Amino acid sequence: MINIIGLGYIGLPTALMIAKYGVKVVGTDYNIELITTLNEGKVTFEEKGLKELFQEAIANGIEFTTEYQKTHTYIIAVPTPYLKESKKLDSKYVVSAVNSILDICEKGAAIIIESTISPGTIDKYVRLVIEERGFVIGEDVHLLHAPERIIPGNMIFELENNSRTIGADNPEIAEKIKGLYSHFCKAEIVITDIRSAEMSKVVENTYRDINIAFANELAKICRTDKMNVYEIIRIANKHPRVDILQPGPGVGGHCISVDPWFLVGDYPDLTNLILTARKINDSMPRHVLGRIRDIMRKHDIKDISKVGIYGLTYKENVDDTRESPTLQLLERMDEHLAFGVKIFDPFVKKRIVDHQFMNFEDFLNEIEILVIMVGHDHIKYNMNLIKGKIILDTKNICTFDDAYKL
Ligand code: SAJ
Repeated sequence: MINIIGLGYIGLPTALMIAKYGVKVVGTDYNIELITTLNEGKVTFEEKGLKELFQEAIANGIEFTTEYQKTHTYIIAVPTPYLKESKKLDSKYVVSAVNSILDICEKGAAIIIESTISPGTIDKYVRLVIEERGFVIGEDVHLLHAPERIIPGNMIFELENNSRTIGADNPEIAEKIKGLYSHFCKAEIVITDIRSAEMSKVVENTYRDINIAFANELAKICRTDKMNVYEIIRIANKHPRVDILQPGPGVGGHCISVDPWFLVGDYPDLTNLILTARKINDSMPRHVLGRIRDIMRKHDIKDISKVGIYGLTYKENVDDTRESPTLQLLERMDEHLAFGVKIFDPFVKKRIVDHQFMNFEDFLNEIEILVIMVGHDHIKYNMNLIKGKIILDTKNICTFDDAYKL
């Protein structure tokens, strides 16, 4: 039996996927509400294919509980928040999960950490906790790091089709755990040491952050001289060795906007490029604010309550609002502009900001300027409804000739 600890954005789909392939799985989370919801047969967040996968896993006997289970294999997928001040990772949830596992696990159990951690976390914190408890790593328990790589919006497909990394001290144990992941992962599974597994995960997200920062810097350059950044990137990407990502209103989510800080925090003298990329991406909500001001001036609109922001999530077709560019924009707006801007997001069903509308048409009726911050399919399919508005399209999804761009 596999006990999965933490049933959030990564733990839940992983637990369901392993159960789908016939392995006995128990999912554990300290959040009673979440466990109750799952036990009532409901999934806890929106993700393509998740409901169907949930039904398959239920049919195969997956269980959800707040209790840790006595077994030989644990997967930890708990949150790893980062401390905004120090830019360092807070490993308290990982450490606490390891401690709870030690209270109950069978001798020789494998503890696999999937949560993203900053390079060195296992050496600095996790090993220490285990040794302090009198356990011998490699005999009493085995430690592994198998960082997840799935992208919200396409998680289920990527769980089965992305290559994975397994970092371990002991190649034999790594092979065993590779066998577990091979139940559902059809792509290559690379075995390495724990430190390389930690580092490669953070490097992947940092690479993407830098690539997006380059696109965002190009957007700013092109804006000053009225060039079309999308056309330029489209053409440049025809080159066989060029692959520039898309500019946007900022980089949000709990991964790309966070992980590069681990490197900056640990190697402050060696991370000029990484830090600059972070700063460029963090500057984008302010750039959008500047564009809103330009457009208001041009159309002689002085009342901010005539501006409507479409999208509160950190990207399209997900319901996750963590570090979202819109929330960053609103934070910056408070400094400069009066309250009153209107907000709508079809994926956010709870009211989390002022002046948030629950109905798209009511929202549109109140505004003159529409700022598209997220390219949900919902708005792509409702272009007819936004015709006639003054549009600032930060995601380049709107086809009207008169839409303003980034
Ligand atoms: N974004 C752009 N331009 C782009 C692509 C993305 O501005 O061309 C923005 C998005 O709008 C969003 C942010 O970047 O605000 C991050 O979105 P994303 O889709 O790039 O990535 P995440 O954060 O959803 O997922 C990433 C993925 N990492 C990589 O692609 C290297 C995913 O594979 C990881 O599993 C995930 O981080 C994670 O959990 O670490």
